[in-house]
Amino acid sequence: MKLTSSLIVAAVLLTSCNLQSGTGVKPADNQATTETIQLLSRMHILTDKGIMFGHQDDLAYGIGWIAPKGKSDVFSVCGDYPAVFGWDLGHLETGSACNLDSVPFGSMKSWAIDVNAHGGINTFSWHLNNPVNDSSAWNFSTTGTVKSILPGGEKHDKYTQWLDAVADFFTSLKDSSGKPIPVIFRPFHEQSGDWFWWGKKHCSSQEFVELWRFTFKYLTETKQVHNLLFAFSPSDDFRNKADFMERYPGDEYVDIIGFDIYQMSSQSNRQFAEKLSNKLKILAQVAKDNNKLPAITEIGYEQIPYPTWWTEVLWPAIKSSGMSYALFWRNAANRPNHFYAPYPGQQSEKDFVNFFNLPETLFRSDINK
Ligand code: BMA
Repeated sequence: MKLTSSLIVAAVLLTSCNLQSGTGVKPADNQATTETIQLLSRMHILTDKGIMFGHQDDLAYGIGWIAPKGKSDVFSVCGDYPAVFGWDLGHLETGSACNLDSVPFGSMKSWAIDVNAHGGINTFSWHLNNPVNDSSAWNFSTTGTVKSILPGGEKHDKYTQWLDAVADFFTSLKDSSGKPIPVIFRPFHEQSGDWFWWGKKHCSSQEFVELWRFTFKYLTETKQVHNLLFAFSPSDDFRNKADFMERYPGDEYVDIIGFDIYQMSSQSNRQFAEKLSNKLKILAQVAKDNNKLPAITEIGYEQIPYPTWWTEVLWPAIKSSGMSYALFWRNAANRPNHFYAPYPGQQSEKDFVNFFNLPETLFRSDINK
């Protein structure tokens, strides 16, 4: 009797803790693996501790190096790895051994598995080629491209073959016990802009929503891929909730919402910080209303030309935003001056260490505590 009542008390306490910390949120894929459900819960819980730092292609290359084991510009500067690791699947659809930025898919797979084994989080974007003319994601010279890959369209079979490759890649990401590792998938990003063939000017909202829903269902139902959290991320051009939701596929198809934003050299620090905090307020509200996890899905200031940018410009704008993570773009080894995280000797290095030392910026070791 006594045991039963303590069990009831424990269960009630546990349930209320779970609800408070957001673990009641389930992935959009109702057959998501236990690990995927746990990842989403963990990410919700971690928003109470701070914002996770993320970096694209962190382990693949950096300034002056390509692929030595364990190397990372972020680690070289602050002695810890990012909490979130971004990767891109662009060119997987062509059967190429390397992605559009020359990262071998085999290595990407090993790195993602290693990240997961060390408690880090992986997120994948997909700069997929134009399926009509096989040019790049930035080629929008063909008309009706999105329509052509939807069911009934001329390129539909080609698109499902591309998705087969994506499904195979995601299901091949297995931990040491053979279980698929949970990851974030962020397809068709920046769809509110017009620079990709899936952008706003190149398809209707209805076509875009149909594309998203088809992709979601094909992966989760036809291919039975159940280790994905889906992230929806327009560009930073929305002015209000209605704008943000314009191409939103629906709560049943999305786990994470965010936007991509970069500081331009034409913008002052103040202009950027104001813009960023305004957009974050809108995003936080949408996330609350729709019970989704909010994140800054891409961000950065190319070359970080201001030595105290991290603590004086970025941090004040994001610190109270409630975001799960901020993913900084790549430190390109193959493109001069195209970097978004510091490296040893870079002028914002010292300030980045101060940023790293803030209790609410979360790196890999912080999220494992
Ligand atoms: C862009 C640039 C390109 C790169 C692409 C995909 O923002 O970094 O050089 O090819 O992302 O990673």
